[in-house]
Amino acid sequence: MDRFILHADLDCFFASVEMRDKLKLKNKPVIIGADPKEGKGRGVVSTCSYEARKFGLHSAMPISKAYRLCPHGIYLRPNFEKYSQTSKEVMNILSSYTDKFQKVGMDEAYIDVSDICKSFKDVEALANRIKNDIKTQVGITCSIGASITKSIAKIASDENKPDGLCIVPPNEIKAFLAPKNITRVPGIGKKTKIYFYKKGIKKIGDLIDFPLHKLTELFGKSGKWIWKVINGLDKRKVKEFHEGRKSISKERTFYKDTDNFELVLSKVEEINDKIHQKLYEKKISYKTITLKIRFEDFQTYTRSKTIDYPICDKDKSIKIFLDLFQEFAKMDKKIRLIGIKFSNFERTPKIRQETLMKYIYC
Ligand code: TTP
Ligand code: MG
Repeated sequence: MDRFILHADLDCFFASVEMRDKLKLKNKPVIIGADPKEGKGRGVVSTCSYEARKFGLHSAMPISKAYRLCPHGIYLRPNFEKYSQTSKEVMNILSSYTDKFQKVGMDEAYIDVSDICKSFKDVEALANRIKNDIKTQVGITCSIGASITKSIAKIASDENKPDGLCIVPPNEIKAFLAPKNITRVPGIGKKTKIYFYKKGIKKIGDLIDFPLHKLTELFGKSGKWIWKVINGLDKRKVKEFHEGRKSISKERTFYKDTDNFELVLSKVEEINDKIHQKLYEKKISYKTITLKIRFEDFQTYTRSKTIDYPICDKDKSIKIFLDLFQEFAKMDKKIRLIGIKFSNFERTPKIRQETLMKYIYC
């Protein structure tokens, strides 16, 4: 069965954050990077706005050359702390739709939405919802590509930048790829391209009807890889992202805002179960449980309860969650997002001790 994979990539990321924060930068050629020192500066361009790209500027260009091409541009030094915070906000939105989320850089990520979409029509609606979430909640734009594999989704996200959306269903993959340069295939870089160019192959279309054995014979591993990409057979999974943490949380944004309590509870139980599987595996207990709720008007609340000793008990956590939820049960608004977070971790004590603690607590 086909999978549905989205690749989201922020548009001129560092420059977008600066343009978001200073109105006078909007629609101007904004360049983030080294100090140009009126053309004598060393160092390179990190990124630049799409207005600056019209003058030929791009990432990694020497800043002195950028200055020559665009002396009236607005040159700014990067503020990594701000970009890192913005990146987190974007990643939180993306990962709130599904666990099958893989961050691949500060400004790009894949999500596998096969569990929440049944068709490419659903995928389109979801991608627009995500784009809108990022625009309204974070204040910047992104471009999204969607298809049945990671590689096609990635190529597609670059297609209609900025603020683009490009969906490539399986029957359109070959036509979509044919006019593109072979370097658009992820993994085919400057060095590999030389082998292809030597044999007169520049566009993916030049390879489209080659059988696998022919491509492997001519280009070895790269040939085999291109064949897989062209035929929608890149089977790489969207890997879930983990890091050393002080808390574990999951959120779910509903496909449609809802006032159906059963649905909300079932989502909470689902994410609660998943988190507990991990906590049991890693032998971690928690003392604090936090509920997060966002309503259709984007009003967002968090409520926490900290107990006196660590537990790791999925039924108990649901009870606490429901206690915390009481306050919101009578609100006359639909729910957009629900989340649960566990923090204040300790290593799980020995079973007997844990049982004793449960006994005292219950
Ligand atoms: P990219 O996603 O490659 O570029 P971008 O987001 O600026 O532009 P696009 O709209 O084409 O996606 O990189 C993300 C950020 O990483 C970028 O804003 C700045 C930083 N970066 C560098 O500092 N140096 C580089 O050479 C590149 C490519 C990116
Ligand atoms: Mg980008």
